[in-house]
Amino acid sequence: MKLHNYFRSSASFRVRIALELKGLSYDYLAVHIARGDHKKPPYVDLSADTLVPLLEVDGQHLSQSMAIIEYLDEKHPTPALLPADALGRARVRALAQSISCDIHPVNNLRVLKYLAKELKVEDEAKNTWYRHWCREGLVAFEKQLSQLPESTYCYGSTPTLADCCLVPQIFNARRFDTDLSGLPRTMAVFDACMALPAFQKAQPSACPDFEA
Ligand SMILES: N[C@@H](CCC(=O)N[C@@H](CS)C(=O)NCC(=O)O)C(=O)O
Repeated sequence: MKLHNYFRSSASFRVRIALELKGLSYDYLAVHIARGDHKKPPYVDLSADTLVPLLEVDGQHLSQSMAIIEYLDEKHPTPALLPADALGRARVRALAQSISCDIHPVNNLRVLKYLAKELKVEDEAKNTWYRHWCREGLVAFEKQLSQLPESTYCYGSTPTLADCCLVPQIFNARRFDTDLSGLPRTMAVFDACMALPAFQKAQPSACPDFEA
């Protein structure tokens, strides 16, 4: 498998975590999105949406981190990243989508660039935008967790798709100095995940294209 990705991309980080949790090896192909390499050949010829990540597997090109992770989970079922029961799967997907659908899209690189370049939004206002949507989403995430039974990870005693989404979002939140106070369950889950080698190996600073 080949993963086209970028060390700082949180959607890429989700897939790296899933690959590590499942013990699957892959070639790391860096796409420097901050420099715009995702908008140029050869990547534009591979990717329909010109976003990372993109997984090459069995001659196929798979986009969308959530679809990629579910594909990996179906092809390599152990350890499972989704619960065996329908209710559990709905809970995990709801947590994961709170991040991947509600927080991430409004704070993506192209959105922040559009605010700055096209709408001439100042840096501080742009960062306020980021923090606002990130904080609001994480407060909702915390509420969801608080309605579930106590657990080490987002849902249960092993990491799931929800944890694959949460950890990269916290890394990003910290990069933008988002207020993470008053999120006890969320941050306890983050710490539990980061104690695992799979999350350590997938983190930005462990990537071959890492830049401080
Ligand atoms: N929904 C997509 C989002 C992918 C995405 O937005 N990736 C970001 C990096 S985290 C990207 O490629 N951004 C490039 C840009 O915004 O121009 C997924 O989950 O894979």
